[in-house]
Amino acid sequence: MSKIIITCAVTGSIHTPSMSPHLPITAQQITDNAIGAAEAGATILHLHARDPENGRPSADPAHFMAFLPQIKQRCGAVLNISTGGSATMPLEDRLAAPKQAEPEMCSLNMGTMNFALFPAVDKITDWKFDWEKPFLEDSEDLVFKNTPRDMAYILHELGEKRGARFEFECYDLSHLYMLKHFVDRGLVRGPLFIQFVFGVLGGMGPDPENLTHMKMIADRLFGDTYTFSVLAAGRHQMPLVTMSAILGGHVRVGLEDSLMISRGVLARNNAEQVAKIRRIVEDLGRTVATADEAREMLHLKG
Ligand code: KMH
Ligand code: ZN
Repeated sequence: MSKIIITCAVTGSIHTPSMSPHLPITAQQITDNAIGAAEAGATILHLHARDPENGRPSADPAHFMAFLPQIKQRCGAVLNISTGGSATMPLEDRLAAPKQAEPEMCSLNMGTMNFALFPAVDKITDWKFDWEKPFLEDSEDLVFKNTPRDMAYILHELGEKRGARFEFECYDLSHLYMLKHFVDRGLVRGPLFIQFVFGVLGGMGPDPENLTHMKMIADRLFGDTYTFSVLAAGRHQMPLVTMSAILGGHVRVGLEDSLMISRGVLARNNAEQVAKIRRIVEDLGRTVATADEAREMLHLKG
């Protein structure tokens, strides 16, 4: 089997500081968590920014620039900047930082969808579910807008013009067909790095059969021009990403996707999750790719 890429998604835009004291918020915390993750074995760092004043997701390029150069200077990991930002941000805001930073990689979300606050599930200790209040009190209906025009625009602005390659975020089977559409139009070229996303309410659920089905259809659509990775929300993180490693895929962990290191125990930093999945995949006989090996595998500009 080929080498395995560990992506670490350091902070994201979904979890709130009230959910864990260990969620990195400031530039220093994001830098330290990113470096720790790289030292623990992360090949790719998937990055969002936050406003250090209040911990809210931020699209301000200044907030990104407060940590990107430091991380770049202190480690050789591949830097991947989110173009998803948060579901409430307008597209131009989401693209402001990646346009300025011109990273090797960016995320690209492959469809418009509902996006419910999945961490709510981990907060529920009493499983008598209250259907009057299915989500956290302060959550609201979120529509994560990623139309075909939005996607084509991102591909052009960050891919064509700035040489970024993409982590194609596929939350559903339909997103694979959307990606195939862009391949057929010649707007996307392999090798593709497809992130199968499980457990976001609005996307596919964390059932193992969904992973085998996604892989089967991706094999049919993209043949040997793609590799896949898996991320799964909350308590589904480790089981699903382990299954990916078994099936020959790559893995993504990090506090963006889950705040926990084991049942009921908060991860103290991103490195803990990276170290855990590294142990698991090495026990399974996989070898973790270095950043330069990933650059070669995914045809990154370096
Ligand atoms: N938050 C994840 C479910 C993005 O940044 O573009 C997907 C994600 C999206 O990482
Ligand atoms: Zn993200």
